[in-house]
Parts: sequence; structure tokens; C-alpha cells
Amino acid sequence: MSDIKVGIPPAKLVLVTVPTAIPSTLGRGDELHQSIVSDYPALTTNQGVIIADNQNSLRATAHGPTLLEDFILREKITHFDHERIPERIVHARGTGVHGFFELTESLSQYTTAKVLTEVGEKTPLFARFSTVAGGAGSADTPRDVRGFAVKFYTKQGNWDLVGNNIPVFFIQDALKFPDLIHAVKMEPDRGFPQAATGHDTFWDYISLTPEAMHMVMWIMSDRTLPRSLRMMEGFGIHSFRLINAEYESTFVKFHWRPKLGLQSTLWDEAVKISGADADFHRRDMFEAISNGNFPEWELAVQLFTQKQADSFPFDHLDATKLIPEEMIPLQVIGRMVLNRWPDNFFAETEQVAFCPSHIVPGIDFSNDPLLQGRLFSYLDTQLSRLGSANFNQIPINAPKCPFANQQRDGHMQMTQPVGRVAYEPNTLATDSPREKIAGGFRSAIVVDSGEKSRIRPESFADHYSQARQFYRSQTEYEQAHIASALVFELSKLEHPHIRESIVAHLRNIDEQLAGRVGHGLGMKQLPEAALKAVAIQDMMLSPSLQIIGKMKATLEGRVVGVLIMRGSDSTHINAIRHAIITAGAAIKFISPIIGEVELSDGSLQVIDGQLAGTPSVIYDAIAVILTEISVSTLCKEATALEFVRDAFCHLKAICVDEGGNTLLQKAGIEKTSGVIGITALGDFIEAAATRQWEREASIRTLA
Ligand code: HDE
Repeated sequence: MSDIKVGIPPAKLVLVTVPTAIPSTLGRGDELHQSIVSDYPALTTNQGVIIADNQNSLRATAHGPTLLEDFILREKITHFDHERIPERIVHARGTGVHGFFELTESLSQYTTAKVLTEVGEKTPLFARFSTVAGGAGSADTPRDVRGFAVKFYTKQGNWDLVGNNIPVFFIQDALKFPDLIHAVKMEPDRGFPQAATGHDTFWDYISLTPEAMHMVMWIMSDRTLPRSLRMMEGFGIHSFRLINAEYESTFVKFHWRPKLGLQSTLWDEAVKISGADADFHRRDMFEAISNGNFPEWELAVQLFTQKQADSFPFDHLDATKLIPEEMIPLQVIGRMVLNRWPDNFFAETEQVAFCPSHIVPGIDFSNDPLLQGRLFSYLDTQLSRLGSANFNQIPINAPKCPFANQQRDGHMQMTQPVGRVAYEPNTLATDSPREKIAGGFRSAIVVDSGEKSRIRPESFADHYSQARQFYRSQTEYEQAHIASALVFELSKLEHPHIRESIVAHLRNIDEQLAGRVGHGLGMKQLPEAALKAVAIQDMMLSPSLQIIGKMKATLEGRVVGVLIMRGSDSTHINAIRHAIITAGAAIKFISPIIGEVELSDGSLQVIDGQLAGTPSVIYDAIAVILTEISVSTLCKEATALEFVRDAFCHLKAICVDEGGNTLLQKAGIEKTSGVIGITALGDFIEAAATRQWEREASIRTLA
């Protein structure tokens, strides 16, 4: 007999005794495994039968065929074969988190929905953030809209606010949605591109859909390149209605505003992040929650009456339009805190079923034709995705308030109702559920008249005014990014006529923008401006549409990467660590070799990332603390030079000591603004809280 230590999870690591001589006739090949698991709960089949051997299937002889009789093998493989469910046709890649909503201002004047009237009440919720175009296994950081869906488990039933991180949408009518999505997803004959808009079918469709022009401005802006899911806004997009106790209705638009402020990456940075860490956003959220840095958003509303809506220079029922904050101010009514990572990704994040039709008494829909179509689509898609009308019984989807009705049976029915009555009304079961007026859901009283027809109102015909307002409201840096993004995307097209058609639309938005893009695409002459149905309005500028204007000058929630090597100055490192942590950020140490690095005072610093595997794109700012000896080695490492070059080109603050400065010089980086010596740590922290926008013109040709 001999003692053998085996590799199993640390919590259960045990020393076990196994016989050295095992009868060769057993021939199992897993005697070690057998002996160590004896202390664990028994492994069983789905019928509860204890499995004696989970490593070998039942064979006719040692070298013979496997027997069909092996019910254990068949049950296990069959279950495995059916483990995947259809991924969402859109928003397939997502990250879900549990949390709560706390109301801080009551809207009781406007609604009977308790979630919006009971101040201090904490309503549990589940939020799922997603990209739109890519499959479930695609990367987190393509240029794409982000889904922002929240399921509130209120005392009056589940309320799903299924929004995006952009306040407008591509189309005005639900009938167009399948075409839009077919155009943006990978092209059906070739099966690519995955999660990208830079291809012919997308822009072909867009070129024929002028109503998409406002959304095009948003998706070509850095809004589609969020730095973190924790640093983006969310919007319910459509107008909804709030209904009060007197059945009076008020229109409402919902907005989520991140506590950490808005922040995006640059395009080159996002592209490189995709390669460095395809799970960048999911990991960022996971780490924030695990470290107790719970992300938080304010919930704000824009409330307005029909009379006010009639005075808007656009139609609020048109989902390609927003109501500028300067026109109807935002009222903050509560906060959402995300504080618990799901136990099981599939059971919760994958199986959660959001439906805009899930609303509670006191909230109602508007006649926005896009919203009306969504009310059908989501329930329908859950039936195909989750396979049964009983998807509401899956724990993540079940209301947390009592629910009871006479709906019965169906695939995967989990409940076992008793008694002979399965209908309402009845006289036979006095305790069976009945309809109830008090507290029951009532629709808003809306009077509509007109002819039934396939028609869009004339008030939906202005496709360019808000696109212009958005573009002109941006800072010069953001305008340049929009122009560059259009050049990049359109340069990918095989068909020049599609490029021209888009530039023809841009001429209606802003001549200067059209000129920049046309020039970037090598057009000798700009095409005629696209036809427009109505005159374009010059609307008042709205600075609240910027990202830069809404960025918070803070390092809170950010991460600083510090490149060190053996002998790096411990005084510098301690000072920088203290400054970063005091500023509310996390610090990560990077070195060419993983493990521990001995610093100048002999202390050991644990390394979080190996240089080649953790490039500077995944940090918000960097520091480089090196000795003259170590820097001479690093100057020959392309990854080290890229580490500092990328940080510089992505407009990040860089802190260096003398050794670090030598690396910068080798990489051709001048000590300009935002490149700061270790003695001016206060300046570094201040610079790291933002990006060095003025640096950009010196390192990139802005279209
Ligand atoms: Fe969706 N959308 N959508 N959508 N959508 C889906 O439902 C659809 C639209 C949004 O994390 C699908 O469960 C139609 C606008 C989010 O699970 C599907 C139309 C907005 C999510 C569907 C729209 C959204 C979805 C696919 C035009 C912002 C992910 C899987 C009428 C307000 C939710 C699913 C999650 C998902 C249909 C337009 C947001 C097929 C028909 C506008 C955040 O039902």
C-alpha cells in the first residue's frame, strides 16, 4: 500500500490509500479515481440509480462492441446531445447579473405601479446586457448596439424593460425587422462576417432605408464601443404610458444612467481588445461583482402629456426619434444596483425570457408601431427558444409574487394542480383563482379613429433632422470618430453604388461630414444628395448626446496596469499603488514572466498578467517602473514596445520613472501631455481619469 496525493479541488483535497497491486483483470484504468471519490455524494442517473462506473461503457468483451443495452451511456449522451437550445436570433451573446431596484422618488401622481410609488422599496431584478448581431460565442467588443434588458420581479408581477444602450432604433415599423436583421447578420451564402456591420448586405439595406439615418449616426459613434457594460446608458426607447388611480395617462420614456459615467474605447482599441480578451465585458462585470464594486445606474424618466407631444417638432411614437433632455428634462426616480453573479449561466442568463409585453398595472404601451410588433415577437420567440409555453415556470422567469390561473399542461409542466376544476368562472372550487378589479391590470382608455390601412403617418417622414442634430451636437473628436467609422465601414464594401448611396444620405445630414467621408473613400465628386420627403429642420444642439460630455473625470471602477521587472523601485511602486487605490481604481501588475518579481527592497510582488497576454488595451491607464538593466532587455521585446505605444495611441495617461522613460523613448514616444513622471503622481491620477483627446491629432489622421 502507498499514499498518493491526487489532484482534485482544493477544498476536498485528501490523502487516500490505494492498493499498489490491482488485479489486472479489472482493466478499468481509473482505480485512483474510484478510490478518491468514495467520500462524495453518489453519482446517479436521472432516475436516481447509483452509477458504479462513470468511465467505461458496457462492452461485449474487452475489445468488443459497445452494447445498446447500456442505459447509462445512452442517457448521458442523449442529454448531452440536447444540451444546447436555439440561440437568440438577435442578442445571442449576453451577460446577466442579479440586483435590485430602489425607488427614491414616488410617481404616485402618475401611476399605480407599486414599483414606481413605494419609496425605499427594493425590488429584485435580473439584468442582461448583450451585443445584437453576433452569435453566442462571438466577442464582446465588436462595433454594435448593446441590449440593456431588465426584469423587475415586482409585487404586482414581472415588469420587463427591454431596452438598448442607444435611445433610437433603425426602423419605424416591426414589419421591417426581419429584413434589417437578415441584412446585418452574416451573409447567408458565405457565412460571414460574424458580428460586424462592415459588409455589403447591411449597408445595401440601410442605403434603401432613410429612416435609419439617425441610428446610423449613433452606431458610427463611439456609443457602440463601450469601455465597460458598467459605463453605458440604457434606454427603453419607446414611449410608454403611466396610468394613475383616476385612469389618467401620462407618456413616459425610461433612461438608465451609469453612476460611473459614460465611457467608450477607440476603434483601434476595441479591435485589439477583441483579440486580447474576447470576454472583456463579461470578465469586467464578473470581476467588479466579485470584488464588491457593485455597478449602479440611476433610473430617470421623461414625463410628458399628449398636449406637449403635439408641440414636438417630431412624432414621439416614431422609434427613430428621441426627446432631447434639453426639451423634457430627466427626473431621477431610483437606482439599480447589480450585486450577484448568477449561479449558473445556462439556467439564468441563457434561459431568461424578456418580453416587452410583461408589464404591470399602472404601466401601459403606446401606439409606437415598433413596440406594437415587439409585443408579439418576444413571446413567440421564447416558445421556440425555450420549447414550451411553460417557460414562465423556469425559476429565472417565474414571478416572485403569488400567481395562479387555470392554464394547464403542455411540455415540461412542472406543477401538479389538484382538484377537478380547471376553468373560471366555476361554482365547484371556492378557493380557485378569480378575476379581480381591485389591483387588476386595466389598459389605458385611448380613443382612436381612422381608416384601416397599411400606412405610416406623415409625421414619421422626417429622417434627417435628428441625425443632423446628433452629429452637430458632438465634440470635434467625436465627429471625427463618426467620419472615420463611416470611412472604415464603407471601405469594406464590394459595391461602389452602395457607398455612393450612403454618402448621398450623409449630404442631407451634414455637408462637411459627407465631404470628409467622400474624401476618405477616394470619391472625386460627391453624389447628389438623396431625395427627402420633407424639409430638414435645424434643431437646437443637444450636448447631452455626447459621450465626452457625460464622461466622469474619475478613476473609480477603472483599472491601471503597471509594467515592472526584477529590481523595479519599490518606493515608486508603493506610491503608485497607494495613489491608484485611493482614487478608487484597481491595480494590476504585468511582467514578461508570471509568478513573483523581486523589487528593489527585496520584497516580492505577485504578477497578475504576463506581458504578451495582457496588452495595455485592457487597462485604462498604465505605469512603467523599470531599472536601467531591465529596460535594456525590454527594449528588445516587441510586446513591451507595443504596450506603451498602444497606450499612447489610445490616448491613455502614462506614468514613468527613469527606466520607464527609456522604454518610451525606444518606442518613439515623446513626453507630451498625459505622459507624466513618477514624481507628479497627482497629475497622473488626474490625467488617468480621462483621455488625452488633444493628443489624437498628432497620432492619427482624422477623416
Ligand atoms: Fe428586440 N428581440 N426586437 N429590440 N431585443 C429580441 O427576443 C424584436 C428591438 C432587445 O437579453 C428577441 O428573446 C423585434 C428594439 C433586447 O434576452 C426577439 C423588433 C429594442 C433583446 C426580438 C425588435 C430591442 C432583444 C430575440 C422590432 C430596444 C435581448 C431573443 C419590432 C428597445 C433580450 C429574444 C435578452 C431580443 C424581436 C426591436 C431590444 C426576436 C421584432 C427597438 C435588449 O424577439
